[in-house]
Amino acid sequence: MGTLSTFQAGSGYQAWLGYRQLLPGDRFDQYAVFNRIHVTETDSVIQTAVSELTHGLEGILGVKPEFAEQGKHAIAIGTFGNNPVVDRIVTAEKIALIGQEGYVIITDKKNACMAVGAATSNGVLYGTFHLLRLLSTGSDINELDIVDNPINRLRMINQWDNMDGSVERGYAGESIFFKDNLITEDHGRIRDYARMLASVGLNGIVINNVNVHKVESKLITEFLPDVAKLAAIFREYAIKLFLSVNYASPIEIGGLTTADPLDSDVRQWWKEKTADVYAAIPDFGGYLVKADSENRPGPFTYGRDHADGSNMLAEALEPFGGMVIWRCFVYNCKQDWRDRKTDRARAAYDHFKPLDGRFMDNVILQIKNGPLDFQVREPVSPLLGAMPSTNQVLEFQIAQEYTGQQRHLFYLIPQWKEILDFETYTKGKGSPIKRIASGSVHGNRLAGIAAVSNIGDEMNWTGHLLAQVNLYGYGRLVWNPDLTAENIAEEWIKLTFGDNENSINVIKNMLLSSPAIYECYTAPLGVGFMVTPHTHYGPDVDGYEYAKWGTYHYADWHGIGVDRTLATGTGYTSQYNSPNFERYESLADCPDELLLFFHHVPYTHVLHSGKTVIQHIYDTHFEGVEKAERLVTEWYSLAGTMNEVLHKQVAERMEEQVEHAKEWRDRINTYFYRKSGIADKAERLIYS
Ligand code: GCV
Repeated sequence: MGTLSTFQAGSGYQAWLGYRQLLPGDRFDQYAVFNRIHVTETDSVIQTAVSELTHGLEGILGVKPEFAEQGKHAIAIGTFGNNPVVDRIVTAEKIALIGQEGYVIITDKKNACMAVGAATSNGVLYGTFHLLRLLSTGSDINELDIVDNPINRLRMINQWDNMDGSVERGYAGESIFFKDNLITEDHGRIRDYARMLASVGLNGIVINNVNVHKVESKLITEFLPDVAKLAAIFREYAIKLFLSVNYASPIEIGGLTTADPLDSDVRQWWKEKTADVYAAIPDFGGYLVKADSENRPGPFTYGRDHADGSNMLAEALEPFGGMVIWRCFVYNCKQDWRDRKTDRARAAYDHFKPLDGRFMDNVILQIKNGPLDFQVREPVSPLLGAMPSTNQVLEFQIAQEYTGQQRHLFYLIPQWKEILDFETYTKGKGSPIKRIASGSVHGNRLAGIAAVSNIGDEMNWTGHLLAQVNLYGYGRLVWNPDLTAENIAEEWIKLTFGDNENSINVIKNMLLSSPAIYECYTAPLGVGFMVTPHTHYGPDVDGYEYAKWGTYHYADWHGIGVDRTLATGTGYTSQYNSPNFERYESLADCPDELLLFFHHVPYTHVLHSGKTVIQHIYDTHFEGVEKAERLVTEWYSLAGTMNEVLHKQVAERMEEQVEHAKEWRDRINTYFYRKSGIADKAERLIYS
């Protein structure tokens, strides 16, 4: 079981897989009936399921389960047609409902047994984790009759880990994969990460940063044998390994003079390297590519476009069933926007939409959820769903780059839910983002969701213990986007802290209120950024590293906001379908929370809320701090109900959050008071 046992309980290391022991009582008696495992298959993923079930049952019941020859008093796990007990319990109708990664969990009360059955070993593993989740949250298992399939085919994690051991936008220590320009030998920790990912149904991982430096370019050559060892660990947990590759590799490590995608030597080079990768890792997932963005090389250098670039790699991967995941985070970070018509938000759509239909079938475009960069508030990217003939994958960021860097509490699931439920109207009503991501709107062969991981080598994985919920929730939501933020929070709290009702309610309220609190004291009304250049932490109203041409929010003595309308601005609004276009274009109809993203308005503009923009800024910033202070009080009310060390760890972060919230409040309020010269109606102290 990896290194799990070597870490102290109570360090946060076990995350949601702590399997707390049940006290004798109702549920104990109910569960104890099933304390045996019936298994007939030996493949490695089934064996993983067996060892997870063994470990979980032992934790919960305090006794190691035995293996049973038959089903009586046992949990039978296996694939259809290969386990007689599973086959006896699961009917043909049920089997017909199960896809490649789905499963059934059925209690056969009469015979005191249970079946976790699936079409594939991977499905068996997911079903096993589901059952363990039920047991650890104290659910009634006497009459289980569960049929479950994932909604999204690709359920990916992207590490932004560099081989020097650093993690780009990492807020929880160093990489667990790399150290000193080598692949780490600590496979135990990596295995424990794999089990966390598999336990919430994730099935793909890119282990290195999309910004690929020279050393990481060699992951497909020199370091391949070590990469293969990592792939083997993830394979046991039904997770495919992918690599980010450097577009300029043929030059940087191949000795060629060009990386032109239409050059035959370049194409041949990629074919040969890719064949080597598959010789070492037969089930390798494919390549992730960031090209022609933020100083990364790409096909533009050769006068080619993104279809040319990605198709070249797709051709190399195609014989092996691999895919190219090509990022659409492409923009010119040096552009001069003083004409107020040039607009970075337009870039992804402008670059990619005209290429629809030109990508090979094993290319998937990976599109960030918003047009800018994982801001606290931005509209949904209009590129999502806008290319009916192209595979797309939606990209989220679990790492809290702009949402408090795991020092502030920010429960991300409500934000992601809003995005997934956003109606694009791309094929009329009924085309929400969740159906674009799952591929069902356009009938894509490849589709799904990816997200930037938030873990590092800190003992509790995520730095802020409560940030674990975002990793947990990401997996759960991607498996089923219809789960609610509330249910996910509740599940995670029970698994992590136990089932004390008061604790559940307090932590749940803290989580659910956290995004609005953070939004209150940071950049107002969807205008974005206002962060310290490069680190992106802490307030700096004019400071964004790519704002060297002047403030991107255009604040002056009169007003603030970016006019992105078609009528008078950058025209970005026209990238949306009706009626979203009209809604955003109209000053009267634009939702308050996105007002400054879409419109430039005077400080005296009155919002739907009835407040002026300037008063809204003052009020929300004072309110944000007060609410952050309340979070601390709520957390302190839980002292004594949980492990002291963990409680203290979180308390320290929450207190720091309040101090930083005050800094945000003062910097923002002062800035706008000085700019506008308009006093706060409530006459509160604004440092000027
Ligand atoms: C990995 C933003 C981040 C970068 C990140 C980039 C990306 O610009 O600040 O750190 O690079 O997005 O998503 O490629």
